[in-house]
Amino acid sequence: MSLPPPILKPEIKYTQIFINNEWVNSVSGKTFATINPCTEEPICQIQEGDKADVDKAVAAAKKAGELGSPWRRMDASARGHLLSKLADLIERDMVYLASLETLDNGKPYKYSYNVDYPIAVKTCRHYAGWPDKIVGKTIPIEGDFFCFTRVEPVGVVGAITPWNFPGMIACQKILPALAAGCTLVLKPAEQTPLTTLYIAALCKEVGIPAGVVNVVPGYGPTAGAALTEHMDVNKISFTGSTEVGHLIQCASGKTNLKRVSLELGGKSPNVVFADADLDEAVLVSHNNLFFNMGQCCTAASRTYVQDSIYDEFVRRSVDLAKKRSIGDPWCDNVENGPQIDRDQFDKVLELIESGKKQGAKMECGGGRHGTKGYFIQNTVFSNVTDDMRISKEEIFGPVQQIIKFKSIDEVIKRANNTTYGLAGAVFTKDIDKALTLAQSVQSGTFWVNCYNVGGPSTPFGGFKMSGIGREGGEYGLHEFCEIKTVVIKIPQKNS
Ligand code: TXE
Repeated sequence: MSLPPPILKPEIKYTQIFINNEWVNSVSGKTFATINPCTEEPICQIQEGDKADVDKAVAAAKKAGELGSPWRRMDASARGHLLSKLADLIERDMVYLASLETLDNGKPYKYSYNVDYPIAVKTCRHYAGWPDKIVGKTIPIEGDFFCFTRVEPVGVVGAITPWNFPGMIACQKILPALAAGCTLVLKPAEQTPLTTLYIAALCKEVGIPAGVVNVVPGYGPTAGAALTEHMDVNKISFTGSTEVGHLIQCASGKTNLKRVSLELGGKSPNVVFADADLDEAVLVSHNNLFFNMGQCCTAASRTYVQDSIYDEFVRRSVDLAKKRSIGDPWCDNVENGPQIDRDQFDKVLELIESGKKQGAKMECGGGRHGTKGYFIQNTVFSNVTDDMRISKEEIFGPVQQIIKFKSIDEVIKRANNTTYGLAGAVFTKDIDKALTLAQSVQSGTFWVNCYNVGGPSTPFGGFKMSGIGREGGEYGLHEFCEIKTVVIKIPQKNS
């Protein structure tokens, strides 16, 4: 893939709160630092939004979505055209956005540029095509009546995003919300606000009316919670931890029963049968655990390997993990940068310790990489059993668990013995085994002989405690819509 040189010191253009297409300071006057995870040093100060700022932003979003407003009066085709222009601007500024992401998040520039932002652009283009294709139905009912449905925007959306794919996930929420005709207040993760603020500026540049997109950076328990509790927010679209997912459901229940979609954690089973293409299975399992420093909700974090190939699979996986380069995310040959922050760094190291204490065999890694920054060594555990914390908890770090199994029935039960249900995969050459697993594993996505393959049109979300609702494609769009049934008395109905 082509890789233009990064901007090593991208100019920080926006650090304020974005409300009504204007940049403003926080009501409290407070700011917070966004930290460079490679150096542990602040990049800059950001205006810290709180309940008072969320109130202002929600009021702006509500007004922008009122009947008769430019946004509500706009033709659907024109709304689609604005979203298409947003895709063009993100593409125009991709080197800058990818550089800013690498600075704020620490992920290798080659992945910010070749993964995060191409997906963001494709998401924009996909949803840009939707507004004039959102259609209702006419429905036969008894009597002299005519019945049709309108698909209406749900209203004011509160979007809360995480730090693992900041700009990309912001687009995955902004675009379907706007395609459906909603207005939105987005709170980016406190660790990585910079690219979302820049995308807000692009929304203004393309001509999205004031108040339609608002961004309030700040902390979860303050700004985030204020959004989830707000009586004028009609829907929350959240990506983050299962723990906070619970809080959001409660906040909705205690306030206005706002609609909630949650994209939460995972502990995805990745089952490798003895008949699989071993080279491929080892490589794909490795890449889809270590990619993004393990900070992926779909990470292949429970790799079940059939007993007859187990030792060889472990040996090859350890080789790959040892070879995987860690370091300066601006270098083309580096695969892994640092974890996002001190909390995540400590969490991953603590879980590694628990693995050792509970008797798993640490094949490589296991500690900090270097002395500065939140870098962690690529770590592989073998002899892992299902009762260990490293088998049950989402580690969200570069730590691979390789678990032995014997039979298909046994591995299905074990794969499903989790509170999560985000994704799953199988590697086999036997179509019967593949289809048996595809229908038995309780997960929102299931891959056969591949992993993490999808696109802006494929639905994505979790069974069980991995979430509620779906993102992507038509299913994702309808999370931002309400259906209204309209019944009209008519003089005479004819078939
Ligand atoms: O998540 P939080 P954290 C998982 C992963 C990780 C763990 C903790 O296992 O180790 O979660 O990460 C906002 N009301 N994932 O602590 O806290 C917060 O400000 C409203 C999986 O970073 O869930 C941020 O914007 N909002 C995941 C967002 O929630 C609140 C991606 C996510 O932060 C809030 C990230 C509150 N009370 C972590 N508290 C994925 N599914 O990809 C926090 N927030």
